[in-house]
Amino acid sequence: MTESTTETCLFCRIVRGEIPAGRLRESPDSLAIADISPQAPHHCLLIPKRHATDIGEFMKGPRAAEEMADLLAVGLGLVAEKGLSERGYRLVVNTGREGGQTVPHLHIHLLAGREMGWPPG
Ligand code: D5M
Repeated sequence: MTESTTETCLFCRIVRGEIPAGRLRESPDSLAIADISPQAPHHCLLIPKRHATDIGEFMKGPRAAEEMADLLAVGLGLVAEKGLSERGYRLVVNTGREGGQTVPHLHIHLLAGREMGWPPG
């Protein structure tokens, strides 16, 4: 799915402001929100505004590299704002069923504020 937006997608609806969310940072291409079910003291979602089901679909877009760089820049802006780089943080992209993805709109988890285990569950 590579449409720029969808009527029913949860994250498209958050991007459009139809569903409330803790909006933390925004650019023309990207939105960062607080995760509704935080798995760490800091848990944000970096969401591209263009709808794509997962990273594979997203990267087929004509501006994908630019959009991905912007998404990461929004995330790094939060890292700087919250002072997370000294202790460290984790970026995660769950993809597909076995990858643990539950919302079919690409998003990057930004987790920080506690010791992380490896491998992830
Ligand atoms: O991650 C999907 C994530 O999306 C999961 O951590 C919960 C979060 N989520 C679900 N609904 C909302 C709303 N309404 N606001 C904020 N965060 C939300 P995945 O990698 O797909 O499992």
